[in-house]
Amino acid sequence: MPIQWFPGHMAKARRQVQEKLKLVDFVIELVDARAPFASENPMLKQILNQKPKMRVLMKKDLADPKVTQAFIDHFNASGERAISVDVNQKEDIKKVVETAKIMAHDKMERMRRKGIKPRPARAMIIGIPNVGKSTLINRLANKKIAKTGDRPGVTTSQQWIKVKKDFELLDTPGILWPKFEDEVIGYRLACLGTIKDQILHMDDLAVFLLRYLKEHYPHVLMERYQIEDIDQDVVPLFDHVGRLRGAIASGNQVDYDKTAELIIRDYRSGKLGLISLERPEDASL
Ligand SMILES: Nc1nc2c(ncn2[C@@H]2O[C@H](COP(=O)(O)OP(=O)(O)O)[C@@H](O)[C@H]2O)c(=O)[nH]1
Ligand SMILES: [Mg+2]
Repeated sequence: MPIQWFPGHMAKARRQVQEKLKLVDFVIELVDARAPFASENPMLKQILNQKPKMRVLMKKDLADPKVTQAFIDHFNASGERAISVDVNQKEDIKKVVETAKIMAHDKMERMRRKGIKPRPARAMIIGIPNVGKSTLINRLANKKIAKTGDRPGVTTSQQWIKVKKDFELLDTPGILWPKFEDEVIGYRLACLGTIKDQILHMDDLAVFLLRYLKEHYPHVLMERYQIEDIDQDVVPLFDHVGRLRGAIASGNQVDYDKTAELIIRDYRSGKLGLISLERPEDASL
């Protein structure tokens, strides 16, 4: 369930993450592969304090593979370690471990150079709600230990998971809020299901999504909703979808709420296929 962030919540979450950060040598930031910028943690850069970070683009099985690759290239080109992951692929979990191992070894090498006896490097997972933190921790731990679902207020004593003797992972993730400043970012997060549906008007959201799909994935729209002429305004397209799917209110009017809901549901459930909501060119937003 997405959680609602209030200023008090935000301050507390930030404090908790800052406390945990003191315990680790590097950070694994999870973002959603479909919108890596919108799903970043706006506060993380400030509180990271030079700590190395690897970025994991989660849910790559729902994103457009070409766009995901472009993002990986984009992040790597700026000197970051970034990988993409489908949590259900063993290979991808291995990739997380391999990349984290490199980061751990960097740290241990630094200890050695300083004349300190190296200990296993420590890491924590950070991300916005619903990005896949608990699922990834469970996979890395190879058993069910992290609770799924978000409990930002609950802190238990810290436990470390030894990941194949190579590094140690904090058993509870750091949770930070997503970006809210920009309307478009809000829409993207809402499409992913990160933001509570009540916050935005569903028909505005559906129109946003239709307009985006029309621009970037016209064939997906045409196929899924039997559209012959895609060069129409989104309002008649929206109407068309409503009629096609039988979302009709009294007086033979299209039921806008129902239509909006079914378009958004189609996207979230992956029925529209592999679709990314951002591309690297959107970095300036
Ligand atoms: N398709 C897909 N779903 C994922 C992936 N990782 C996590 N999920 C799903 O995303 C939802 C939220 O995951 P959860 O681990 O509870 O997120 P958290 O709030 O960050 O701890 C769950 O329904 C997971 O099954 C992934 O790589 N691919
Ligand atoms: Mg969780």
